[in-house]
Amino acid sequence: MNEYTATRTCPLCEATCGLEITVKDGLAVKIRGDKEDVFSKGYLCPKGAALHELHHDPDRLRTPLVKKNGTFVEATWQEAFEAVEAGLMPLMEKYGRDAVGAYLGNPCVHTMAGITALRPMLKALGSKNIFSASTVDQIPKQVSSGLMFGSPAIIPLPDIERTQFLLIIGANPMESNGSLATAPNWPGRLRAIKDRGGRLIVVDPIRTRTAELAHEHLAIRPGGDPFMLMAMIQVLFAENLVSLGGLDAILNGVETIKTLCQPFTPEAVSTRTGLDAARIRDLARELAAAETAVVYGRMGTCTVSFGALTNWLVDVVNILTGNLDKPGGAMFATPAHAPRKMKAGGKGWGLGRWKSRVKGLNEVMGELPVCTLCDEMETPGEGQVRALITVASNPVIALPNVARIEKCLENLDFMVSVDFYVTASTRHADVILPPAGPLSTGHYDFAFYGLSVHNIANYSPPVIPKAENEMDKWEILYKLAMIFSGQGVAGDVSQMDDFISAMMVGGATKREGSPLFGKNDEIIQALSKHKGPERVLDFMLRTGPHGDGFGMNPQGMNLDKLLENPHGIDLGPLEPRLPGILKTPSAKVELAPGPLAQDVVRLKQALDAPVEGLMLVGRRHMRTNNSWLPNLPSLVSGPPRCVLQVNPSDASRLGLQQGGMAEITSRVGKVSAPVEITEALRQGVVCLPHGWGHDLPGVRMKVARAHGGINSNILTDDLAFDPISNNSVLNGIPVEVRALD
Ligand SMILES: Nc1nc2c(c(=O)[nH]1)N[C@H]1C(S)=C(S)[C@@H](COP(=O)(O)OP(=O)(O)OC[C@H]3O[C@@H](n4cnc5c(=O)[nH]c(N)nc54)[C@H](O)[C@@H]3O)O[C@H]1N2
Ligand SMILES: Nc1nc2c(c(=O)[nH]1)N[C@H]1C(S)=C(S)[C@@H](COP(=O)(O)OP(=O)(O)OC[C@H]3O[C@@H](n4cnc5c(=O)[nH]c(N)nc54)[C@H](O)[C@@H]3O)O[C@H]1N2
Ligand code: SF4
Ligand SMILES: [Mo]
Repeated sequence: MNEYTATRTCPLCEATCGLEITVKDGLAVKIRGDKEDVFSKGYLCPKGAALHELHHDPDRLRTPLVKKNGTFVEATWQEAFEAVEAGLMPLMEKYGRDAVGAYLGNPCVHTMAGITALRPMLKALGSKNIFSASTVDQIPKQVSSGLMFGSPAIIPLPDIERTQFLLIIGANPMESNGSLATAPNWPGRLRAIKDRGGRLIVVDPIRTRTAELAHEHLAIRPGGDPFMLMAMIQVLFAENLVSLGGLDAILNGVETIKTLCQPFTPEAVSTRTGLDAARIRDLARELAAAETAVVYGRMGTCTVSFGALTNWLVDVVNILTGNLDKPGGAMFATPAHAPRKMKAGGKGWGLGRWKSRVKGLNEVMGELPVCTLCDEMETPGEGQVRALITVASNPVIALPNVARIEKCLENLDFMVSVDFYVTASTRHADVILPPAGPLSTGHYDFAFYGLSVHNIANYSPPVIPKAENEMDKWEILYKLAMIFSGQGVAGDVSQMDDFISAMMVGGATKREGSPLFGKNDEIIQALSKHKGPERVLDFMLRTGPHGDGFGMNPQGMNLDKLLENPHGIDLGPLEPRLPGILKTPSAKVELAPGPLAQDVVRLKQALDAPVEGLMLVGRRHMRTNNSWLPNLPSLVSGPPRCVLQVNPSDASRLGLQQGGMAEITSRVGKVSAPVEITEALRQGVVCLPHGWGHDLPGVRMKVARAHGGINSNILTDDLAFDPISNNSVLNGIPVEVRALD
């Protein structure tokens, strides 16, 4: 018997836990937390412990599928890529590049290939119609960061390891394990704040497990957060509590904020927030008085109609209380793969370099918002999206107004999906290209080490070699790039890989003044033992802040060094980084950037809008990951979780019974769901999880179909979005509920 254990960073959520995986005769049989992992120290959740179920899932595709006469048949890679070429190239020739759109899903940021190989594929595609899960997620934070700090990649993180006061707004890390704040074991870290005498407060319409753990839960009305934050800012100014923590010289716009907040007194926002004015006032005082404090907001602050504005105000409060760039406050990561030295200042950042064709919505970070994806597919004319590529995504379950999405996918001329299941979405594809399983690819968390609350570097090589006929995701994406750039199906991906690597090295060695200047051949040679994403990683590590500089700092970081340290390397707590990382033209933090300051007019109008009716919000559960792990038996066992939660007083008013059925209706759709009556919800709010609704004809996920569940995005409305970031509104959907039976 051949048995070994391997370590591997879990790629499923943002927490980056270290796993210890036992492999027997080619099968991963057991997964435990890696006690020696420098970051997670043995912690893992049920999803990480089930990663081998995913890898060995019999429904996970091992072979490409091509649709012939309406049914999928197994195909060779050659046949599948030929089908892609035959399906897409004539459309592009006839209608132009924009005729092929792409929708990129969340797991793209959880794989090395997604970070390194997607961009070349999209560049070769050359379409303006690029969409991603970012516009049902975090893009408001990136917009506010882009406008304030000059780059959407400069995201302040709550220093939860050192803070004495954590105010969580619209996040539930006890279930989600954290987002835009990478840290394994959020439960332990939150308890540690309390154990060291710090304070934990949660603002959420629902008394989640995170709220339950907190010292205090403020059950805000959905969408109330920007009003609450504005009122806190008003109090900070009115009571002379503003303290800029020594950042005065690098802040622009403090006076503008002082003017903008005037109308939003705690009394004025009390009805809209559903919170007591005195409590809001005290909260501002407490934050200002705390030794260290940080406000941290997530999905509940993003997927709402003032997403960008709310995320901006979170940072404004952190700045006005003197907590930006301070230990225990809101800080910035220094990932090992980031560029080495930065000088404050740059070109700055803006949105709307181009507009969507139909509705004229702004491009943000090179993509268009998913709220207008259907418009682009439905509306005839030049630039209409007639074919779609989906990569690691499930639009039929993840995006608002599913009925419309489904119809659009059915009407496409051609669809290609890079995915390893036949899902609610990929069942519409003409070709499915499945990448090798998650244990057969290497992992380094490019995205999340940049969002990590502690500086960490960790690389895990593949645990189980991929089978002979399997392709890595990067190889699939490079092959698509070759097809789209006219090189055809026959080309060798290693040529593409060498070409991309040469471009990357060339960019650095051509720059006069760069320490790598003139060393092109030497560096290409030094990188030649790795390929694909690993080669990109090695280059970035070696030129990064801890890098070996290709010999200049022999003890420094490179991929070999990470391979020698299978439990990761601890690069220390977050360090102050301002002003060096700023990319604004002023080389300062822009506290009141134009588009956000102007949106305060809309906020003022909304202050006086009536608040009535039931509002639907979502929830996450520790054993789910958006739509895509419901085929793993250990994660769907237990009582059904896809139920409509209702507050007791709403339930009695509506005649709803515990366990009975309710019909929920929104502007766009109608579903029915079993009812759970619970005090955890504030009155006027009902709650349904997202990520369900798998029991559809053609879906090839046996376990998931048996646990189908209800697709909450049948109810969410694609016309509801934040006009600054264009992020979809997924929380606070107006609904009507009535009892069935
Ligand atoms: N109502 C409501 N809707 C929501 C949300 C909500 O809170 N409420 N949350 C939103 C958020 S935050 C997000 S991020 C989106 C997610 O939305 P999406 O990213 O569109 O969907 P996922 O459910 O993540 O589906 C991921 C797909 O990728 C496949 N996959 C997994 N790993 C890989 C891989 O390595 N390679 C490839 N090629 N495929 C892979 C899986 O099989 C699955 O089909 O959903 C959004 N939708
Ligand atoms: N187990 C599990 N973990 C996950 C995922 C998963 O599906 N399952 N998905 C991953 C992904 S892609 C993401 S983006 C992250 C998300 O991570 P989180 O943001 O931590 O997760 P959510 O559960 O969406 O938390 C949002 C909270 O906002 C609350 N909320 C809704 N509306 C409002 C509002 O108007 N104001 C306030 N203050 N609160 C509001 C909701 O009740 C909910 O508790 O989780 C990641 N981790
Ligand atoms: S918390 Fe996230 S990273 Fe950790 S084991 Fe669970 S899914 Fe994996
Ligand atoms: Mo997400």
